[in-house]
Amino acid sequence: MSNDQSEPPPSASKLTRTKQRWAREGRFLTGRTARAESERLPPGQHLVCDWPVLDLGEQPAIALDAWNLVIDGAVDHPVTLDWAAFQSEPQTDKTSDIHCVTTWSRYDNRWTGVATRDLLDLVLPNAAARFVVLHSYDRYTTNITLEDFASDDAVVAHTWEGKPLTREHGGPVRLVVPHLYFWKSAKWLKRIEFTAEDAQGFWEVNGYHNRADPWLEQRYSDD
Ligand SMILES: Nc1nc2c(c(=O)[nH]1)N[C@H]1C(S)=C(S)[C@@H](COP(=O)(O)O)O[C@H]1N2
Ligand SMILES: [Mo]
Repeated sequence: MSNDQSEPPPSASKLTRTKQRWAREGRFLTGRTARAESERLPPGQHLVCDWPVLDLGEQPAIALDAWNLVIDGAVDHPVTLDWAAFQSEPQTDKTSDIHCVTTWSRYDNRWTGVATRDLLDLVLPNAAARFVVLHSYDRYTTNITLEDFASDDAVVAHTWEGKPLTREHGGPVRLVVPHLYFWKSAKWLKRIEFTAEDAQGFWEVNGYHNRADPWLEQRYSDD
């Protein structure tokens, strides 16, 4: 791992203390429970079997040796991960459904990558951190709360169904936050910035809902 700060990684005791603090604050307890199959498809959505491509029209090509992921902002331990460092983080499989605001949903996508919780353990958000801004290689941005970013099923994915994520779907690496509409899942991920204040991203500035919960049909903002 290349490290912006060239300081040693946080000690195990510090990690433990941070996790204890998060547990005390109930910081990542979303209160969500498993849904009944009858409630699996959110309102206003229809199922598709293919996988549509949606983006702003520019699909950046990033060679693996030119790729890196910056994780910084309100954290104790900012990092810049190159491809090898990213691959040496703990790898996780997560299967989840996609819900796009344009009304298609796609079930059972198997993602492989680094769980956002493992990235939190690496960088240790400080007490001021409450929001996350995702920045992409195509200059797309989107914003979510720290709690949504830390969801148990959220993953920074490099692989879909056992195959490297294609460029059109956001490879080398995209975020997947399956409990929110898919525009929150930034493709071609470049930087994860932790912030104290919320800062709206591309679609949020253009009238889309700030939170984007599909079960509440948070498609557009009210104002
Ligand atoms: N970097 C980037 N990420 C993005 C987008 C984009 O234009 N640029 N579009 C978003 C939208 S609106 C959707 S629905 C999903 C689409 O992902 P897909 O093309 O893999 O289906 O990516 C999201 N992430
Ligand atoms: Mo979308």
